[in-house]
Amino acid sequence: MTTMSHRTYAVTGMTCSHCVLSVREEVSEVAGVADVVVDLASARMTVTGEGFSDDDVRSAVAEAGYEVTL
Ligand SMILES: [Cu+2]
Repeated sequence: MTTMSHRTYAVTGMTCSHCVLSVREEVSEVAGVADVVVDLASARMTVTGEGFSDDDVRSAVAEAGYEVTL
């Protein structure tokens, strides 16, 4: 049984496509994450996957140098 879920986060601090790439790279490595879509204009990130944790996503974004605010 697979239950893929989608979660949207607000990410602050991203200013260009390089930031987007860094965030996407780090969050892609989180356990359970299958896909990461980052929208720079709205500062939103949508994570798709199975059983990933908010804490891990937060840490990965922090690792890239940005912050999840929601
Ligand atoms: Cu940048």
